[in-house]
Amino acid sequence: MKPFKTLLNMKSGELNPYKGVIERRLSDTKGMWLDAQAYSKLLNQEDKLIYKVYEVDVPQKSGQLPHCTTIIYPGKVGSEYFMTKGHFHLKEDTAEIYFCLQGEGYLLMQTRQEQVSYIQMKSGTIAYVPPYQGHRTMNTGDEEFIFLAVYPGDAGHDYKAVEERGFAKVLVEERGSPQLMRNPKYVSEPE
Ligand code: M6P
Ligand code: ZN
Repeated sequence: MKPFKTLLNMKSGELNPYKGVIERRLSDTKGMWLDAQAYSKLLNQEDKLIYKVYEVDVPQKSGQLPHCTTIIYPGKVGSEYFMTKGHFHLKEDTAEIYFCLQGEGYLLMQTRQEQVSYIQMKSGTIAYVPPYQGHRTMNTGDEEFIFLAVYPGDAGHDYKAVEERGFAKVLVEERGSPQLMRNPKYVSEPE
């Protein structure tokens, strides 16, 4: 493999070159939101783009460092901010670094034992996601929330637990600002 570089457009989050783009629209996020009615209503209006991920062409193998940019658009479903699906790593003892380029948002993390923590992110924030923690990001601002992520090549994505249960906390807007509250729909993971 040869050394290589990628150009990052700091304003749009676009990478050049990139291997692929993942686009997740509202219709890809069914069941992810607290307010199912608000979800259906919004979906009837428009199948909005929630976020996009540009991936650099790096092998998903031990020793490698795949990296990508994520652009989360501003918006809410009910009072809940637009967010990523969220995942654990298949190889759970792997960490990840998030570097915020633009906008503002939250990085929500949770262990399998339901210890929740969060980091507020703005341009220049470098956040460290320790091993064994599920992670999800939300856009709490009025513009695009853009960050670069770097993770071990053998980490893998495990969406199962988050798809089934969500996170123990949800981030909602209350009187104009983000509030983390208990997820009323959350059911604990079986032992
Ligand atoms: C970050 C990284 C990626 C991830 C993306 C979107 O860029 O953690 O690995 O794919 O966010 O998050 P998700 O896969 O949970 O939708
Ligand atoms: Zn990850």
